[in-house]
Amino acid sequence: MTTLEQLSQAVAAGKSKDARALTQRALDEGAQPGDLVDQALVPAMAAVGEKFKNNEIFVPEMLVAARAMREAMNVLEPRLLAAGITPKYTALIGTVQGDLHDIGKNLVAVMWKGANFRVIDLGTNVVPAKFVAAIQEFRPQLVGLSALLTTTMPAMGETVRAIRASGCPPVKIMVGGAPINQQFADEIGADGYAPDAASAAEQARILAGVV
Ligand code: B1M
Repeated sequence: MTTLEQLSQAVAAGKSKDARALTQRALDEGAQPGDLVDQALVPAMAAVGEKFKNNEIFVPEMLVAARAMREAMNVLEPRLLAAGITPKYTALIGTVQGDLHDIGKNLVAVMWKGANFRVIDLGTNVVPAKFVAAIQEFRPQLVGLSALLTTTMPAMGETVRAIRASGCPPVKIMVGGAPINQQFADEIGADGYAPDAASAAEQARILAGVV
């Protein structure tokens, strides 16, 4: 098995130490940083997302895989920057005002990084004005809003309206979270909805025009 294949397996299995060591070994063997992302890390997270979607693995396994991916990225990021291989697309993400749940949002953020987006995470309980200010500052192609409470769903609608009314540069808005569905996304004028982190990565690439 090649080092890249071993790395992919280590990330998918959530083996952080192995992921870090194998990333370093692949670089030492002369692998290009961009190839590590495209041929090992992105496929690993895509496989993890697919298994999660099919109920073959659950949140704990997804979180350890996410941590292993982060370990690998910590080794790679300086090399990617040095090589000038920076993500072409930027995405903002946050949990809407009044909502402190962040586990799902964090998984989506990792999957977006795995899909080679630069991700700016605004955290939880993010007021609409903070989303608007961040769009003006970072000029993302995509904004993600997460909500886990039925009581914070209205804040999601308010955030979409605030972004549309702000005159910020055009941006695609994706929404998600346990109480959200496609009908609600349509009602509040979002551009996309994803039921889980794996679909959120697919949707992000479509909305940003990567595929
Ligand atoms: Co809270 N909580 N919680 N909670 N909590 C729920 C959501 C709840 C369903 C539990 C229940 O009653 N059965 C319920 C909501 C009921 C409702 O609104 N209908 C609830 C409640 C009521 C509350 C409090 C009000 C409780 C209280 O204080 N009385 C309170 C609210 C605090 C607040 O936010 N203001 C509260 C607090 C908390 C904790 C802080 C203790 C903790 C959060 C810790 C944290 O996030 N750091 C917590 C937790 C852990 C849960 C449960 C148990 C688990 C949520 C979770 O992380 N799921 C939850 C019950 C449950 O879901 N079984 C519950 C795992 C996660 C991976 O899934 O977040 O759905 P999820 O994300 C998925 C998808 O939704 C999607 O992808 C993710 C991965 O596949 N997705 C997106 C998410 N965001 C997306 C964005 C996208 C696309 C996809 O595009 C941008």
